Amino acid sequence: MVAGQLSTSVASMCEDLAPKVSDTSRAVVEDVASRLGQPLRVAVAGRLKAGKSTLVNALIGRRVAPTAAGECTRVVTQFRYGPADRIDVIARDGRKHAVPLDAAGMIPTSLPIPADDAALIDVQLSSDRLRDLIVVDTPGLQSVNTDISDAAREMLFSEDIDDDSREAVAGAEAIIYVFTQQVRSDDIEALEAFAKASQQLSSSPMNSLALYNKADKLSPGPGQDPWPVATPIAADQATILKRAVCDVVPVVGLLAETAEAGLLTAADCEALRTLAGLDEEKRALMLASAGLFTSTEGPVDVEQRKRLLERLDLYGINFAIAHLQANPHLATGELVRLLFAASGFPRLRSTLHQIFGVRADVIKAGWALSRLEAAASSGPAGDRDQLRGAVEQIVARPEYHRLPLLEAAAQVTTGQVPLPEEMESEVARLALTDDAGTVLGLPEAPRAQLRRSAIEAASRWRAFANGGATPAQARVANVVHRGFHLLAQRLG
Ligand SMILES: Nc1nc2c(ncn2[C@@H]2O[C@H](COP(=O)(O)OP(=O)(O)OP(=O)(O)O)[C@@H](O)[C@H]2O)c(=O)[nH]1
Ligand SMILES: [Mg+2]
Repeated sequence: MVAGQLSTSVASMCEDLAPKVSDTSRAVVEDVASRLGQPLRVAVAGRLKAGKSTLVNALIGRRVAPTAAGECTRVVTQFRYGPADRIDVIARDGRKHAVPLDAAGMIPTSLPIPADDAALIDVQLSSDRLRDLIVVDTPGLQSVNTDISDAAREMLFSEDIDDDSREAVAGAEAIIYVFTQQVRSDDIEALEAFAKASQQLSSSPMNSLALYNKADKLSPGPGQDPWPVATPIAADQATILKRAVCDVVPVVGLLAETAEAGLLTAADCEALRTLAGLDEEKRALMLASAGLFTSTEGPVDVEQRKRLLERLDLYGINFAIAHLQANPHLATGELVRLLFAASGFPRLRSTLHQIFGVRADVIKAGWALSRLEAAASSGPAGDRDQLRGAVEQIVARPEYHRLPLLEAAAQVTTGQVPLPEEMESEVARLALTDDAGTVLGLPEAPRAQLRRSAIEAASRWRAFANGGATPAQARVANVVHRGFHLLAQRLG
């Protein structure tokens, strides 16, 4: 990933700072600098069997993480870019055990050391998808307990794992939280517990996104589209979760994995074509349930049918058959594209691009500064002024105003600081976009007009801060005022 402007300036500040502080603080400063050069680290969290590993595979574009019904992710697994495929199991004592990918190209199910002794599985893949993102697959949160499972907590946040592993997992800058049923209050608690447990993660909706997975299970009947049900449910849940996540995106992770990892073969497509040619009654019987699909007499051998169920489940099979009936000559590649579109992933990709792409620089820089601030408070007293001074200097730069702006936007959009709708969207636009025309709602306007409009907005927000606003609103308004003031300067 090309490091953004903010991350780059924090990194060079770290370089200046390192020789001036004690060994203890230097280790932190150097660690922060090296993390700034890495892609955004996203942790995928959620309950047992929510489909986390399936989604990880879809994001990576390869089926590498085991997802079979019985297997569960018991060890934190990190996927990052590397020049060649390679897996290292990192033990709690720090020792590395290299293991080969299995015959199917996946992480082998049996590890060279007991899972309890493993702190981390570090997977490097030569997948271009990973150039911009490090993905961390985490063990499922306990289903009965409202808190995160002890095992997950220990593996993610334990103090006694070696530095490599802690470095790998402790500082995820963003979370994708996966759930499958209506959000229950204990889901919200689990989400908050997860965010709290990781010191480096603020629980702001700025860096968390929820996926409403297995949307296919909401299909009202065989072959019927689940989206008319899933979309409004996800929107409701986004309202319930608005203090914790910036959006709830409904997806069918299984279809995304199958499409993105290229798991649908020409043979699968032929089997589906054969099923599409069956008479209506026979097909309806077969597709009534997973059990009937594999047990009903008919063409296509049972192993092949099981494979289809694994790759597509009943909704995906119905979906594919409907398309093959409408267009009997549909090629495998075209079917895969249709499945991808039906997985909800296109919307997920654009949301990811928006929040983790556009905001990545700010998220990383913000993370780095808070890490340095923490080091200033907890580290050796002699380094305090050096560290604080450096952070303050950076924060005073105009481009750094994006940080408080995003914080203000998070407070406003979560309803913590209520504002009229028009003002709320103005704050969000100012915080999230660079394009002055978009921010000011004047997409075609010439520069001079944009500048006048920015000055007008700045005075409007100042007037609001000084009269009629609550103290919390006034704090937000002052930040927004300065934001528009800086924008006007940029346009001047
Ligand atoms: N129908 C359907 N099944 C899915 C979907 N996503 C995942 N699954 C299935 O759900 C099961 C669990 O998926 P995993 O990806 O292993 O879930 P996980 O959250 O990683 O599970 P643990 O690591 O054990 O906590 C697998 O059998 C998947 O094939 C989906 O969108 N639709
Ligand atoms: Mg898993």
